[in-house]
Amino acid sequence: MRFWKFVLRRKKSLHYINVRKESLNKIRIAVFGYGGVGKTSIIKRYLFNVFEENYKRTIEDDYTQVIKYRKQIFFINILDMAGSYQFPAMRKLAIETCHGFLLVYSIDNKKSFEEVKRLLKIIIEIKGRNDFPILLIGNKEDLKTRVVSKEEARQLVENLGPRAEYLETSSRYNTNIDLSFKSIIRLIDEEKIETFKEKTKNIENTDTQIRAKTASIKNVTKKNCNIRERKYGSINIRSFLNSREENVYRL
Ligand SMILES: Nc1nc2c(ncn2[C@@H]2O[C@H](COP(=O)(O)OP(=O)(O)OP(=O)(O)O)[C@@H](O)[C@H]2O)c(=O)[nH]1
Ligand SMILES: [Mg+2]
Repeated sequence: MRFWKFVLRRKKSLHYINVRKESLNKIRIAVFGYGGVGKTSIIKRYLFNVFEENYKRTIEDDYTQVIKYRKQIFFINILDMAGSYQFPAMRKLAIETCHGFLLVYSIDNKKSFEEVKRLLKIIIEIKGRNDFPILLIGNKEDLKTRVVSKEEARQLVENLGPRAEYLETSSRYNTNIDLSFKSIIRLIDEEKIETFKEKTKNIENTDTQIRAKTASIKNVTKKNCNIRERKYGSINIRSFLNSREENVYRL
């Protein structure tokens, strides 16, 4: 008995690991923002630790990275979206399939901050909620020509859900780049674990409900049996039927 209990417990834990591996450890991040704010530079600094002065517009690029986080392997998929040539269909697909977003603006460009607000509206509309993981990034913080204040950005984030945070970065000087990705991965992981727990809780609830129902059905059947036994308990049914048959024959 003990052995089987042990096997069952192990099977359960292995199942849990498999579920985690398949659904929890795959993370898709989309990087959105106005053209030229430094989205590609941020990604390249994070992945390859390089910085290019030349500006080359992106259509759409896709990077995959494997990292170790909380003693587990995570597969990170980073989508580098176009700032200049935006395709609504591609954007919609990215928003629907991604778990979290880096919304980048440049601190020296007011238009790029307005673009972030516009993108936020689109994301909220497509997702249908505003509590998904978002990291607002004010890039090029090394520049002295600031036009977007930290206060403005903080206010924008405060109006969003509990999974929105704000950071200022510089891909030129590698400031807060690693931290940005760590933050978004943490926000996504927290959300995933919570929804996973919620789902498991629902399954457990249904399980207990089913068990309770089965138990009540068993009780009812038992009760019926008891009643039947009580009714016919004292009578020998065979002799009862025989006597009836005899009666019929006699008639
Ligand atoms: N000073 C400074 N310049 C930066 C920084 N990050 C990027 N740049 C420069 O900004 C320009 C645009 O950078 P990209 O990374 O190509 O911008 P992008 O957002 O990917 O642009 P699109 O692909 O067109 O949407 C390049 O010339 C970079 O060298 C930064 O942190 N500081
Ligand atoms: Mg780019």
